[in-house]
Amino acid sequence: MRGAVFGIKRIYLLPVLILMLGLMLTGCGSQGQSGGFIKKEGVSSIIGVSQANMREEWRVALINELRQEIDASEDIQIITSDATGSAKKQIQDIDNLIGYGIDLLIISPCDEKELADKIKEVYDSGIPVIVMDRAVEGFDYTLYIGPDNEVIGQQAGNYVGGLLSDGGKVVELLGRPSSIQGSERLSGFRKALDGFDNIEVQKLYLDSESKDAAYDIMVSARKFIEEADVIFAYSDSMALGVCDAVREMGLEEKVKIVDCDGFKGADEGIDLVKQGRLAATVSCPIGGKEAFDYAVSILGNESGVPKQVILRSSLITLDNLEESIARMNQPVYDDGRTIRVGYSQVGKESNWRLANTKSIEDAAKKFNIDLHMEIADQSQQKQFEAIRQFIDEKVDVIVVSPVVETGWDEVLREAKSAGIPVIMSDRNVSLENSEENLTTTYLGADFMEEGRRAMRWIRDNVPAEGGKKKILEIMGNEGASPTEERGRGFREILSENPGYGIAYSEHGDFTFDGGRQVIRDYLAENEWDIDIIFSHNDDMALGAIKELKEHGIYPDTDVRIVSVDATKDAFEAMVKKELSCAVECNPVIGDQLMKAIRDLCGGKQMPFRIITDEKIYDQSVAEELIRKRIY
Ligand code: GYE
Repeated sequence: MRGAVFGIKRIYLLPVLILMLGLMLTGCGSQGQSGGFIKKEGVSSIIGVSQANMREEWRVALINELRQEIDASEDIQIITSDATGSAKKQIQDIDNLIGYGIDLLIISPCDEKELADKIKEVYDSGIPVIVMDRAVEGFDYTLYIGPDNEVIGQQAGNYVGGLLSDGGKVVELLGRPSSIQGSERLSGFRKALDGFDNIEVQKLYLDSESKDAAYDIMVSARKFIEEADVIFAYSDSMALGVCDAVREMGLEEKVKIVDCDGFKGADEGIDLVKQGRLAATVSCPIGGKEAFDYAVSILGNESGVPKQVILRSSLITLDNLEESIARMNQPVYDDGRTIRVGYSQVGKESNWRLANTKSIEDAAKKFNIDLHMEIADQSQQKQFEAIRQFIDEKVDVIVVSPVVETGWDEVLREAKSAGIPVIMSDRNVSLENSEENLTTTYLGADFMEEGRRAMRWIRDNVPAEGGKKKILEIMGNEGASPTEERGRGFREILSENPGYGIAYSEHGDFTFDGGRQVIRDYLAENEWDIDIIFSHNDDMALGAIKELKEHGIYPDTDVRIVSVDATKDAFEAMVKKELSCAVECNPVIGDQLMKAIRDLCGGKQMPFRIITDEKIYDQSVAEELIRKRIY
């Protein structure tokens, strides 16, 4: 037929070609490369997934985990892109994905630094962004899901330290430069080894964090390898290069190899342990299922989506290999039964605490949880008694908001031997030996970041002119994780700003009266010469404001006051131009906590930490936002 191609009139050729192309794209893996993308019928949301490369097994595994979840869902479509290891291409991929009208972006950046601005741009444009595996600097994303690489390094270091209890030589491989992931793992590894004596560490620098570079350095540094007892490589690909070289050099019997990643797949960490070529690997879940679950919550505008989910990593050796693999493949199933929970709450010391208790009680009703809450009036002894009571009552799960960080090992061991998992809520504990896994997960805030935010606001809003600015710090109760970490985060930024200095610091125990007393104590010894007050919570700040005014010292004019929590009362004080700024610490974590409890009882491997999403507010937004404050 003239003017026809394959018997099709020319006039119809273009639409037919586009249709064919679209059909091809929806079917295959990396879509949208060539500009055509067709939204399937009945799909409500499109998730764009930008992967750094599809060369590494675990990155392919992540896409497959996501696909599995999405294929099972009716109304979500996925479109993926492969940046082939190039940050430049990944930025282009993101623009393409946005061009296809995605509703949410999941990205595993191939370079944390180079992609940070692009991720912020997408997030600021209102498209939710889930960052996987490699955390970018700052908090300009919706959710981060990934491992704690410092902890992964520590787990490997503790194992090597145990291996070389009589001392020995460790060869450590590191990229020049190391990725953020690599340097965090090395810092954790070294910190752990510092705890052991007579261990000598020899560093070997690689041109790239790859299998081949690792192999080459082994061969060229044979002398060091022959003297080494252990070789540490912080990724599966580097470790495979080491294993191959050591085998060729006939040194397999002499030297032990330890790595991090522990990915599934042939010649990846777990397989190399199985083959007996690795003495140990530190494995970490991929996070695809978590990413999908949270993507659905975000697209559904559900409340309680955290800011960070730090996945649990675990050390795998031949001894616990089968058990570890069984745990990884354990199906998660919630049978809907009533779950009995014992909750040891700190007390009633602040408005934050009252809002926190209410959110937990309300959520328990929603999630079919039979909640037995014991209020401890800020007494650790009372919390010990409550936990032992819960053990006697044989509850399913114990939740503790610990009044202080230390001293919990004994009572937590009792709960563990009673077979009752323990969740830390709101505040965390520091234990003698983290390898004992006495707690299942921590759900709460990043208190360090809250302290940093407070000092950054002071740096940016109270210029250090006319001499050093004097800060009075009102601390929470001694030994509590929010007190210790807010103080540390604040001092981290303070140390970079010599125009400011802490002139006085005292505990106010997170109470209104405690805040008043700190001001009274200061004025008893000193003339008022303070420029800034940093209060670890609103209640103490409001107590301080009352006391100051009774001494004719006017908040905001005579002294700027910054607090943490951002309760409604704090907003009222900002509207009244008395409080200058409030860093948010979100007490409404009931839903997230109850969801975590049901996941745990359903057999899910719980992450190390679930960090809540928080912001910072000052007088410039208080009036506008006060009506929206729910606590
Ligand atoms: O900031 C304070 C409460 O543990 C995060 O405790 C909580 C703190 C909160 O007394 O108001």
